[in-house]
Amino acid sequence: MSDKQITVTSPLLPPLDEFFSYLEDIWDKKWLTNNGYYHQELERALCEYLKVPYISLFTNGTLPLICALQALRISGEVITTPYSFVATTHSLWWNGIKPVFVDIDPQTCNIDPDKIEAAITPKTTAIMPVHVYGKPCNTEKIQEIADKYGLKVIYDAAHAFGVEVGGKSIIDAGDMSTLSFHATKVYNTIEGGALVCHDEKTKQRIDYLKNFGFADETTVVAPGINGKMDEIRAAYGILNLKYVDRAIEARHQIAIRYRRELRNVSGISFMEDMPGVKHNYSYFPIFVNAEQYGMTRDELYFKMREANVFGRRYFYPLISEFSTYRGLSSANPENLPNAYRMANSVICLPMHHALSKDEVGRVIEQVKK
Ligand code: T4K
Repeated sequence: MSDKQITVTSPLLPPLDEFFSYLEDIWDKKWLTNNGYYHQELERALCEYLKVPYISLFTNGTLPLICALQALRISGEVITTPYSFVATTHSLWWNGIKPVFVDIDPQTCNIDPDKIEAAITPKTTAIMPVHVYGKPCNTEKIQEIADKYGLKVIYDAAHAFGVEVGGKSIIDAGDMSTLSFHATKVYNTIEGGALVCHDEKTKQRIDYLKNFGFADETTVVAPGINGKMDEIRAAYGILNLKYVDRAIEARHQIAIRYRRELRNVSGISFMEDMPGVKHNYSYFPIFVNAEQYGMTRDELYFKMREANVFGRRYFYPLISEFSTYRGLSSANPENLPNAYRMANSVICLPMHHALSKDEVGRVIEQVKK
C-alpha cells in the first residue's frame, strides 16, 4: 500500500474564518431553527441560483421525497427505477406505496421512458424517475406519458444540483423535484435537502408538512414530520453557494482529463456530455466490459483499492435486489436487463473539486494498467 488515500468524493467546505462570523451572528441572534433568518435567506438564494420560484429546505434529501408523496397525496403504485440510491424507493415504502421497477436506458442509466407505459396499471398514480449522476431524464417524454394517464411526476434530483437543459433548470420539470445537500454532493449543507414546487399554495403545504403540520400555534392541518433545516447548516449553505461554481468547474476539468486519457482503453466506456445540457459533473462512472478489458469490474475495483484509490460501485446492487423489494414481480431480473448490466459493470471514479493533478493521474494509471 502506498500513497495517500483517494476517496470517491470529498466535501466542499467553506473557509472556516468566514463561517465563524456567521456562527457569531447566530450566537448573537439566539435563533437556531424553525424558519430562521438564514433558513429564509438560503431559500431565497437557492431560488435565484437554481432558477426556480419555490424551494423548501429540509434536513436531508430523503425527507423531501417522503413529503413530496404526502403533499401530492400519492398512493397505490408508483413507477420508478431500480438504479438509484436506496432512499428513492424507501420513500415509497414509508408511504405505504408499492414501487414498480422499470428498466433503464443504458445510455444514461435513467428510467427508459419507452418502457413506462407497459408498467402502468389502474393503481398507478405517479412516476418517480431519478436524474442519475445528474444526467437529465427525458422529461418531455415522461411528461407526455404522465399527461396521457393522469399521473404525477416527482423527480429525485438528488444528483442534479445546477443542471440545466436549454438554459432551463432541470429541477423545474414534473410536479416536484427533490435535492440532496449531503456532504458527498456537489453542493452540501453537511446534511440537507430541498423540495422544489411550482406554486405558493403547494409550498405552503410542504412547509406545514415539514413542521409537524402546524399552520399556526394551535392548528395542525396534516400529520406532518420534523424535516426542518437549522440555522447553522443554512448559514453554511449560504457560504458554500459562493464557492460551488468554482467547484463544478474544477470537476469539469477532471472529467475532460478522464475522458481524454481513458478514451482508448479497450473495454472501458463512459458517458459524454449531452448537447444543450449544463452538467454538474457530480459523478464520473466508468463501465467495465470484462471480456474486452481482460479483468472484471470487481477485479479492477479491488485492485484500485489496493493502490489506495477508492472508487465506488454506485449503484450496485440494484435497489430491486435488496430484501425488502426482491419479492416484487417487477424486481425480476428478466424485467431489468439493462439495469443489471450497468450495475454489474460500473465504478464511479473519484471525482471532486479538491483532487490534485497527481491524484487524477494516479486514478487514470490504475484504470490503464
Ligand atoms: N436520492 C438519491 C438518488 C441519492 O443518491 C441520495 C443520497 C438520496 C436520495 C438521499 O439523500 P440524503 O438523505 O442522503 O441527503 C452516500 C450518501 O450518504 C448519500 O447522501 C448519497 N445519496 C449516496 C449516493 O452516497 P455512502 O454510504 O456511499 O457514503 P460514505 O459515507 O461511504 O461516503 C462516501 C465517501 O465520501 C467516503 O469514502 C469519503 C467521502 N466523505 C464522506 C462523508 C460523509 C467525506 O470525505 N466526508 C464526509 O463527511 O452514501
